[in-house]
Amino acid sequence: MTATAPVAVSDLDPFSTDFLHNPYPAHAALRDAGAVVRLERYGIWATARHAEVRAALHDPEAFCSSAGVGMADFRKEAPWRPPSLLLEADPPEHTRARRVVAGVLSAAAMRRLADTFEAAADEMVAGLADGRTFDAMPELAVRYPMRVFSDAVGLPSEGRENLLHYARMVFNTFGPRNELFTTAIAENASTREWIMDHCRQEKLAPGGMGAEIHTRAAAEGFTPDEAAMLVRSFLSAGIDTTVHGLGNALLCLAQHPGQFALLRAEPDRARAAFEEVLRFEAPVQTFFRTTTRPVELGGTTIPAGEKVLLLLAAANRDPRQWESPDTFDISRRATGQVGFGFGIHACVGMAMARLEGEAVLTALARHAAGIEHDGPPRRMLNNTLRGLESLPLRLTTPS
Ligand code: OVV
Repeated sequence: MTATAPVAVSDLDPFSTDFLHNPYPAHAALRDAGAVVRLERYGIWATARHAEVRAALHDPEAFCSSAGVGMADFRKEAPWRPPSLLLEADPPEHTRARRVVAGVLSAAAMRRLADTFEAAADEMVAGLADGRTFDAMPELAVRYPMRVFSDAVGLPSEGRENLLHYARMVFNTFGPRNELFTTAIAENASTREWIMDHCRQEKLAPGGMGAEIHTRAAAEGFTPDEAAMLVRSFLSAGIDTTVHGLGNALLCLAQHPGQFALLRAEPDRARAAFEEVLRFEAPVQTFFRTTTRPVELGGTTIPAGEKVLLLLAAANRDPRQWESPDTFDISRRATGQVGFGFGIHACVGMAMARLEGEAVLTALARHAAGIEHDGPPRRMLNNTLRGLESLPLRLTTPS
């Protein structure tokens, strides 16, 4: 048997400025072009459909992570930083690393954090709900995770801004070597030093999650340097993702006042509302896999050693999967959204992300009567993350 259907091709660039500004029309074009599409510009494969994104994530043997989950193929070019033991690894190595990190981020650990996370959200939102204009990116979406996440990990107060610079760099480097990529890695020597230094046990407060990584990693037989690399995963993936999850939530609610009214009437909807935000405006838009053998996906046989772009955010709006996918509706069941990925590499910190989202949305429902724009939002462009640089808002107060 030979493949019969001709391969769908596209000249779209998913990392161009236009695409990153508004990816959704291009997502639709890619979904409609075929289940699997050849992106000629980069000589890679892509899928924008829910079933195929899920199928690829469900088969980590054929679609591996150890060759990198960005466009770069680690088998052909040296990675810009030592590969993550978690993200850029396959079983069995991945399984061991995952066990350590998952232990630290368990449901029990989240229950211990919940009161603190909720109190911080309540205090921060209450302080903003006085009718004045504020920039919700620096003053809430950035400030909240910078406080609760960094405190939970056990980082010192000084230098925390390095987390933001580092994450922005890491997520840009999953893309092609465009200007976002090269600018990101050009300037940041001192940021990288701060991050690597703060992965060491001596720098992490006793009782915090960073220290616990070291304890659990040692018990699993990892060296102190390997344990530090697992802390690096925390510091890479734990901040900007939630910053833009929260920022996108605020944007969605400001743009859909009826949906905020629903949330306000029933604050118990906060968790479902945050999940719908992740479906509708996924902070992490894409990840790549690399084929280890010829593998069939959506009727196309992809040869071995090929890069495959999984457009998570496009899968989240696939009309083959969702009813009215372009409608932001907090009453829908958004479970099955792939903003956290799926399968063995699904976001290991998703319980903490959801805790942060639920805490902030609950506090908004409690303290604000309405969320209004007070000036145009300004986009932050990144090869992987979708989010805002600035979001001028006003929270109206209950009369
Ligand atoms: C999910 C993610 C994003 C960025 C970095 C890492 C993980 C890591 O493991 O370093």
